[in-house]
Amino acid sequence: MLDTIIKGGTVVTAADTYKADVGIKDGRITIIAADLTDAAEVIDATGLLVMPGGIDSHVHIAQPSGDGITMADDFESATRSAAFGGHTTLLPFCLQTRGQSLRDAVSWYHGLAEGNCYTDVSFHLIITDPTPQALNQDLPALVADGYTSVKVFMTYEGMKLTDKEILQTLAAAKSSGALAMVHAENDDAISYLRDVAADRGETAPKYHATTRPIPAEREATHRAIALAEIIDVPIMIVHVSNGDAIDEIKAGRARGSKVFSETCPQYLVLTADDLDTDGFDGARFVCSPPPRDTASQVACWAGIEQGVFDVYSSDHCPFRYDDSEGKKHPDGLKSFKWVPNGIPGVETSLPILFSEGVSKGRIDLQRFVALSSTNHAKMYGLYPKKGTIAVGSDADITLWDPTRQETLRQEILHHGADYTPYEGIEVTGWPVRTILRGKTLVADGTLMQDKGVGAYQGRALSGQRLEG
Ligand code: DUC
Ligand code: ZN
Ligand code: ZN
Repeated sequence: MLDTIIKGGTVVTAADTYKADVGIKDGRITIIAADLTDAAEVIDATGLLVMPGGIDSHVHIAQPSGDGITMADDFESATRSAAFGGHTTLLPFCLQTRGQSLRDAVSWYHGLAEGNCYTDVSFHLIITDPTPQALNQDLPALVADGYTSVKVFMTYEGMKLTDKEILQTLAAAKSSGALAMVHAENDDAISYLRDVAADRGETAPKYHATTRPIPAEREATHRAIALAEIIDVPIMIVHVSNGDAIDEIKAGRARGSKVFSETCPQYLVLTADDLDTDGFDGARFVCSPPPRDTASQVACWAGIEQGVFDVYSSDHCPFRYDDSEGKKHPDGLKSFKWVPNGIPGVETSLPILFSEGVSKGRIDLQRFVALSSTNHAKMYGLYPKKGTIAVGSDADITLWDPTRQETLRQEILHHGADYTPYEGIEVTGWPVRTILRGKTLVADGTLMQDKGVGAYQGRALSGQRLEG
């Protein structure tokens, strides 16, 4: 006898759409067939899409963010919010602070996550201190232990690496098999433009966008790809915001480089105009790279439609707005330079992609599943345990009502932030039930499990076999 049957729905994978029942036993999918009977629990999925649970491979949770600044989400609230948004797995970052060992960084995040998660989680590393110990000893050992991806920053005081350090890190990634992720913005250009802005007394949030212009991202994207070519290693360019950066990715691929790329909802539905408000309100939209212009939105949509982007993530990086430990940090009120950098989005990202993408006819269901689940699992070594609906896979399943209409509003969300940058956006298509390893996490807007149901997932090396 099965534990659960999901009955009467339409199964959607990155490859196919078909009517079938899904049978679950001991947390795994054990049978997919036309008409299943005999289970302890039968979930009626009539009229619903039965999709792989969302995987968000770019979220920041409880990350140290500077003196007197606190991220709005811990593992409990972030994974709860993610589950309401149709996700079953998150990949947050373990930030190595300077002077800290990679192992200590990993242990610290495990301590925060343990027993507190609703979704499954796995960790990327962020290297800010590429010592020989970190690169030659800790990284290979951690990759062998299932931490198979590593992010580097080309910007931010205290986090950015020099080009030589990036080369050293890419070489270590190559020899250990880790997938390198790159935050590509030219820090000297940003620093220069900030000095100019300071001289002019330009302190409002809108200057966050003007001092991080598209050429700064384009140049750094080009350089990151060139550095990866020198080492001959694949890289993932994260949070790509505009057409110039996309052109660099396409050019790299045309040269034969293994360049992968990610975009995020803020580059599809927000613009720099959102930062340009009276007073301080624009701080709600301060993130990096900043939202751009409508031409950049069009370019990012083309990248989604044409397969340039491999994955779509939220870059959930939440700070409360009306809070002296958040956007209204005393220094942030003085200048955009000190406004905590990041926006919440893990609960709203999938409805935005479904509605703006599938419901508006820009992408089909297969591409939606590839971008929101399957490709993350393949890219980051979780496939086929995660990221698909197949016999033997974890029963991580989200039921979507493709016709349900909602308006994104702070009051319906479950994150720790006190606002959503997507307030007022109307969506068609909504995740109505989220199932993790056979257990219903959320059904019809109600949380059904206690925290701790989500587990840590070690990962294999990146598969880099993508669909859609
Ligand atoms: N980079 C990220 O990846 N997330 C938030 C802020 C940033 O700069
Ligand atoms: Zn980044
Ligand atoms: Zn990020």
